[in-house]
Amino acid sequence: RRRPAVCGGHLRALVRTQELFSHAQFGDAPYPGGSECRWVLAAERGYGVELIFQSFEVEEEADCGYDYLELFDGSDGTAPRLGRFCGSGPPEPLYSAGDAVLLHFHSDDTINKKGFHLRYTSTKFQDTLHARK
Ligand SMILES: [Ca+2]
Repeated sequence: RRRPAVCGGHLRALVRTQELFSHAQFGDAPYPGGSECRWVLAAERGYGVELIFQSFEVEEEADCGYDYLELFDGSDGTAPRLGRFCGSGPPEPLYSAGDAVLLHFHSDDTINKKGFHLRYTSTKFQDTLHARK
C-alpha cells in the first residue's frame, strides 16, 4: 500500500514573490495519486494574498470530481469557496478578500497529471482594488 504523499503546510505570503508547486517532483513526474494536501498562505494583517498560476494540469472531469484544486478565502474549509479547478489551462489570477487563502489539492488513485505551479505574494488591499480596475 502506497504511503500518502507529504504535502501541504502553513506558509507566509510576503511582498516578495514565492513559488508553490503541487508536489516536489513537479516537471519531472506527475503528482502522486491519493494526495490530500492543504496549504494555508497567510499574509500580514491588512494585506491580502495574490495567486498567479504559471502552470496548471489536473485530471479533467465535468465536476472536477476526480482530482481538483479547491481554493478558499480564509484559513480553513469553512471559509467561502473561491472555486474548484481541474483540467488544463491556469485559473485566472486570484486575490483574497481576507488575509489568508486555503488551497486543498485532492487526487484519486488513477490518472495523475503534471500538477500546478503558482506564484504568491501579499498585496495591500488598496493595491489589489487598484489592480482590478
Ligand atoms: Ca486522478
